[in-house]
Amino acid sequence: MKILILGGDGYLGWPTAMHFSQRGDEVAVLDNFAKRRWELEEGVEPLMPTPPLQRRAKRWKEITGNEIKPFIGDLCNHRFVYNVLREFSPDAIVHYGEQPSAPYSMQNRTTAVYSQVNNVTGTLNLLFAMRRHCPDAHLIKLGTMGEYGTPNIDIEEGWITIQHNGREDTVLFPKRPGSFYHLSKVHDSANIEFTCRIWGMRATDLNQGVVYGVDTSTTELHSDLRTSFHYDHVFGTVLNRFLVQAAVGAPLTVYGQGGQTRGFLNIRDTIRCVEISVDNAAERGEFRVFNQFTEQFSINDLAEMVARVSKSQGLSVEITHLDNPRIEAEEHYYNAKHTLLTDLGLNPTFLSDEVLSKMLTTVRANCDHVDADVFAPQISWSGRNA
Ligand code: USQ
Repeated sequence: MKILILGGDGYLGWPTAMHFSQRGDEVAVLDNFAKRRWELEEGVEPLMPTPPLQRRAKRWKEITGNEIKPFIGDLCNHRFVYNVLREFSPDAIVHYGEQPSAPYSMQNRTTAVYSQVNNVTGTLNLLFAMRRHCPDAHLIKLGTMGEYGTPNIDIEEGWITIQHNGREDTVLFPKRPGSFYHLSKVHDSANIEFTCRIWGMRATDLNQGVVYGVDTSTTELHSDLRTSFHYDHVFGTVLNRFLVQAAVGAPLTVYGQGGQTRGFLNIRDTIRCVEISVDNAAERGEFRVFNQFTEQFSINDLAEMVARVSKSQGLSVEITHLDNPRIEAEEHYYNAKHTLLTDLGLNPTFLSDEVLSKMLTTVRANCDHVDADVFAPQISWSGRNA
């Protein structure tokens, strides 16, 4: 298949591109390096150096003989997007190409507006370009479990059937997201569903949980192929942060009471879920939603697991409860369905002590240049400095 990966320079995009390339698909990646610019703005960098995309693609070709073609440009430039789709004519497009951080979006008016304009405009440009140049292609869009928020009822996979005043309909599951970033994904979902209904596009919206993990089978092949793993308060996801904090002997930063419960998955399962979606395309006119996570944990659960595994490696780890910089429920009901991907063949990598211990070992081997100043949260949801 011809597969185009949007956001192919990023934490998830790059290993996804290598995976499809390795299995023999024709792969192109598109990126405008915005993430590298946001890193400079925020004064943060990934745990391990990530060489320029072009160098990584070159190294990949040397090692495997396979080509990953880079397209450098911005999804918000519609002419560029039209040109790429006309030239490459993909069968499937995997869309990671968005501003992915909730804290980044909550910093101020500029970053909130930027996050929504960037994400919503890029996706709209893509939809129009697909209609023009590859209307039969399958869009696999990275959404987020955070679109649903933490409702006091079970979360369905995208759609819910409701009886109301004696009548019944199936509608998109109600959304109550927790940041301007998460809201941008809600807007995307509404736009994509609309184009499936009106133009007959085919799309899979992957409502992904919080991803953790340092490497995949392809990133391990060479140090130049490693992915962009963040541990800072802006771009680092919670478990990745805890691993680096544990590795350097810093206290684990639980926000508030720590009863916040979320769906989690290993980065290797992200790639497998995307692969399953690509290989089982949605029908024309279908807006399909998968809840993409494998297990749910509270933040306290994770902190305790990391502390236990760290202890077994001879590290002493303290868990600290910080004033929560976010406005979110700290104790709540959470039961989100997630069977559709397993029904299609996902065999999850669960977060065992062994998996955690292996990740911790890798992080410890690479923690010489950790900047402990970026552990503490500095962005507050209330608009005041955290
Ligand atoms: N948290 C802590 N301590 C930390 C960092 C986070 O207690 O040091 C808590 C947060 O308060 C929150 C939870 O951990 O309750 C998750 O935070 P996170 O930063 O790991 O994840 P989040 O902001 O929700 O966003 C991440 C990705 C985003 C993706 C989302 C999936 O950055 O791109 O969409 O996970 S989900 O959370 O399911 O919406």
